[in-house]
Amino acid sequence: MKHIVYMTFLQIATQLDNAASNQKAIPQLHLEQNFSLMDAYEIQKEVIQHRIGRGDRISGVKMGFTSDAKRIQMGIDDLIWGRLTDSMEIANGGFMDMGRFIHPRVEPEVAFRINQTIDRPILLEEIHTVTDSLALALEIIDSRYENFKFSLEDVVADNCSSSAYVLGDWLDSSVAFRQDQISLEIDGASVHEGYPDAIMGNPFQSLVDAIRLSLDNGLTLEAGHVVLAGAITPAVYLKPGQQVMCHSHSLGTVSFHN
Ligand code: OOG
Ligand code: MG
Repeated sequence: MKHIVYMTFLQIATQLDNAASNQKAIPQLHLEQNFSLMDAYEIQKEVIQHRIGRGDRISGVKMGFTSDAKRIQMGIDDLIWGRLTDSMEIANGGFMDMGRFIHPRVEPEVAFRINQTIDRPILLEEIHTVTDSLALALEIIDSRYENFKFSLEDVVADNCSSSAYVLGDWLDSSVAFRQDQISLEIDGASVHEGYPDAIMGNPFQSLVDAIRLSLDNGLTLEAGHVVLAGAITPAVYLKPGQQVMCHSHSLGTVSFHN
């Protein structure tokens, strides 16, 4: 019989942080380590503590598996959320250093900017009181697990694969954008197309849930924080030397090169 060494949450978090820092994937943890979904969020908090210890600040939260496209691609049906930190941001049009990642993938998203400290759940009907800006965004996800293979608990512990994000220009959140096609282009060729409403039928619903879930877990969203609503289309693996662009008529352009 194989001898299993059980790790503490801190040891698991350290393994995940090392995998990210050394750009070296690790096998799925949840096959052997038994931790619950609630435990996974505790591990995620520890993972972020490592980044905060190196000087990072929380810059917001990201939602995951909010569209059918993503749920089907990854085979997981549950909503997940993770923490963003400021060092994950890449300037619009900027350079993404592939050497800092394991096997990065890119996906198109919508980002919301929070305009005040939020200390209670917010209804969809009143969501415009807590956000006044939104932007087209690209998220770069980089699972610390080999081959991007994970269970729900694994991916939550791994801070939902977050690794980097690029924000387009902030626009007034009253802009009509939800039924406007967005396209993800690599080197000038469209690889995926979709609509913002693919996110929960209304991307603002993802923001409502982000607020509720982060409050439940003791994270207070504040003015200036960013919420990534989740990918509209499946994610695409990146290769060095690419120009990656996402465009919508109403939201404009967001891009990076690597
Ligand atoms: C998990 C992260 C999911 C999204 O937008 O749905 C996510 C993954 O796919 O590795 O960021
Ligand atoms: Mg995402």
